[in-house]
Amino acid sequence: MGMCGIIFDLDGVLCYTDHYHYLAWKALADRLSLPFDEQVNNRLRGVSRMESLEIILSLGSKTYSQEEKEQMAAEKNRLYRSYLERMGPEALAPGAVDVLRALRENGWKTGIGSSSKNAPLILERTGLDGFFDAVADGSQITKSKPDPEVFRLAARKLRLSPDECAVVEDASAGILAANAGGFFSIGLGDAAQAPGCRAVLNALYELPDSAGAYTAAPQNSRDYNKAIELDPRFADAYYN
Ligand code: B16
Ligand code: MG
Repeated sequence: MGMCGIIFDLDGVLCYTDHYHYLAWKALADRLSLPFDEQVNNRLRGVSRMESLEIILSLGSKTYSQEEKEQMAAEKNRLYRSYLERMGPEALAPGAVDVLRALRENGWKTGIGSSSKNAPLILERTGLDGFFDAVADGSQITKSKPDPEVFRLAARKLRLSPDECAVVEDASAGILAANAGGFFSIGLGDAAQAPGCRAVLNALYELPDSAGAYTAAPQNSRDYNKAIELDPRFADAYYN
């Protein structure tokens, strides 16, 4: 079978919760007198909660016990969830609902592959929860991106193999995970710079028009790789 599934990352692709992550981590970092800013926050994209905490604690020189770290992560998550509770569909990426509707009408199966343990709450608050054939999230996996576990789980739930699915990601760790799992990786924003990113989108709403080109994408072909070298925006340059 050709490509017929699209697995979406959640934060940074379908919706924007990164500012809430920022505010919640910032409150913790301020309490610990750590120099946390938007640039450090960018390094947390797609990274799990505990790994994010390690990155933030590495801004200082103090060491903490596992128990203290778990308390800090819980404190951040409580504040983060209080923002999520007040969030609504305005947090969605422009056109997110139309994109999902259009893909599904064209026969694509849709899934979520998110590192977030809060994915169910985010889907509920944004009104996206009816748009997916499968949801795989941070509470169902043991290894986070760049390990492909979450995307493999999403594909399994879709009853598709990785080479039948594309993955849309905004984080380098997510593109690496998609490639490692044998998926066709599509990068949004900075993720387009990740090594091996197979196709680039400037904005999510471009996806339904580009999706047809991905189905024709030869997997692992040399011609195809050459096209990427020539122009990373291969989908337009190579197939039209
Ligand atoms: P939580 P994604 C990721 O979601 C976020 O990008 C990342 O910043 C966050 O640390 C991670 O989820 C874990 O989130 O604390 O809610 O479990 O981009 O993979 O959808
Ligand atoms: Mg993301």
